[in-house]
Amino acid sequence: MLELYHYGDSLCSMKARLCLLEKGVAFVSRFVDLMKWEHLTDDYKSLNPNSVVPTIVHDGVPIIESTVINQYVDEVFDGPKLTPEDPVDRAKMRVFCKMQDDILHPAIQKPTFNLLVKPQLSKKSDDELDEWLSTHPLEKSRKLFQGAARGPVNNEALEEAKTQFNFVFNRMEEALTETEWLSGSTYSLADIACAPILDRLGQCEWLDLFSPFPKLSSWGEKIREREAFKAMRPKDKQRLGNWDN
Ligand SMILES: N[C@@H](CCC(=O)N[C@@H](CS)C(=O)NCC(=O)O)C(=O)O
Repeated sequence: MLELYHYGDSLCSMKARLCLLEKGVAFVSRFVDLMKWEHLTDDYKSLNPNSVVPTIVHDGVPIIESTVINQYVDEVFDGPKLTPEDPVDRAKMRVFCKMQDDILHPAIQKPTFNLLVKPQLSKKSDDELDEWLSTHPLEKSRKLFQGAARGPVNNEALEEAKTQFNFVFNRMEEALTETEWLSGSTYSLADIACAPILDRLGQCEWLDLFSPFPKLSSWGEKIREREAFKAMRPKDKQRLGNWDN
């Protein structure tokens, strides 16, 4: 029995969902509503002490960190192998997974907050905002959301994010000039780690960042056609900003 604790519109949850779907592993979905702070409850923290999604629980054992989760799923379950045989390709795969964790994920938070969360939060009246934030257990996060709701768009942060995306996209273009997929001739955990960015860039209307990169653009087309990618995308009611789902 495998349970996936996840949120619809979370990049790391998408990564874990995509891997499970590509492998054809059945799972029980446990939705953790980040907008109702369900990831901060003691019950959830007993599974994931970092208080973030995703987490899988396999036969009662929790496994955390989306990259580690995907490696575990690939090692433990049958289905298409998502780790290349060749050690050099495996090393490339791990570098892309690391770049997704270290660069793409922090970078995407900037447009996510400024372009998706802020416009939704700004629609709340002062009373609605106060009421919602009063339920948050952490002072630091309350301030962050308050700033997102009422402060201006941080254009400097958006430019920084674009620079970081360009850095990684150049590396992806180089890799895709040499091989069909990011870490060799077969689709791997590297492609799975980077694929969800396509969904979020689309939401932010930033897909033109791919335009200078022809190989990356065709990689994006191929990813979008995959059934697992289509199935992994959050349903409309699970999109960020659907505060009442
Ligand atoms: N390194 C972690 C990062 C997980 C993470 O930051 N998840 C976000 C959603 S994409 C989250 O749960 N955020 C809630 C919060 O920070 O309060 C992983 O890859 O699993």
